[in-house]
Amino acid sequence: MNDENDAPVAVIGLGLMGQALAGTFLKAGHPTTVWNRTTSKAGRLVAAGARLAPTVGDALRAGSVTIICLTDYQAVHELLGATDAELDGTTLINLTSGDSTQAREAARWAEQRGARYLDGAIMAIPSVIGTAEAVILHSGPQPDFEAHESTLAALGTVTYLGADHGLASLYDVAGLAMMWSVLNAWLQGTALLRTAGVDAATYAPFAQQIAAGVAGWLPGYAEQIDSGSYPAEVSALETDARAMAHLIEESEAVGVNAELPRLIKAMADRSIAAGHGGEQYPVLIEEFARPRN
Ligand code: FVH
Repeated sequence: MNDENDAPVAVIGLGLMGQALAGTFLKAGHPTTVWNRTTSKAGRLVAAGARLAPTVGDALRAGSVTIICLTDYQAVHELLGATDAELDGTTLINLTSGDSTQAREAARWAEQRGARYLDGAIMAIPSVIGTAEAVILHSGPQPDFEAHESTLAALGTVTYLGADHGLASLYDVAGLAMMWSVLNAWLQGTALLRTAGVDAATYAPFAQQIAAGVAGWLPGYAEQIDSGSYPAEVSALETDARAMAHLIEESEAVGVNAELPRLIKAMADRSIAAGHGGEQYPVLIEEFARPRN
């Protein structure tokens, strides 16, 4: 399998991310074919040496590996579903964001048409593509990942997660949960402190310190979750629930939105009512793990 810097690649979708991906392949020395619905977006890449495919089918035949990076999976199905191009002989690597069901369906669709298919998730912004900071996750058949690993490595830090095509999307949304939870907690604290004249920049280094400290608890808490045993080594959930009440009361008293702390306290209260008040915080996984509409 040709997987050196001269392996030909195709990139379908030249939005902000697709342009960064194609530009990075070009800089790494890969003969790069590009296609985009709006042809004008290929201009800069063509000037830098990319070949513009006249049709999607032509792009699909151009590379041993075809990267797809469109708005969403619906766009991927609309585009590939409309082409009668043979998919045999190419490996599709779909870096479009979506959920795990969409990833598994896309894999079935592509494999039924003879393509090899890897799903992927980009956990980075376009400006860092091509650097180690760009974390890109892949899932699908391991031999297909290994066949193209060194080509993909041009894009950033690539990680293979497993054979289940849905894994990359699952990690992606799990990462989003982490990101937004940290940001929302910081915004809640910032809104509180601003009522006393403390600006966001003053609070930010303190918040960073707290967030880093809490992040350090994760491996130990993960052990509790994996073993299903939650001894209160540091603090019991009922103690944490009293502190949650302070956060709600403080927010209400100074006129700050208390929706988020109320939501978390409601989950803690349900867990305490179910008999878990004397256990440690990670016991809340049981509330997170069940659906509630
Ligand atoms: N940009 C980012 O920072 C993020 C970081 C993390 C992951 N993403 C995901 O990457 C996918 C693409 O994002 P993007 O930023 O490149 O998005 P746009 O600049 O809006 O470009 C969208 C491209 O999709 C093409 N497209 C849309 N619908 C269709 C369709 N029905 N048929 C063919 N192509 C379609 C669009 O074409 P055009 O409008 O230029 O003609 C663009 O090439 C996305 O999943 C992010 O979540 C990026």
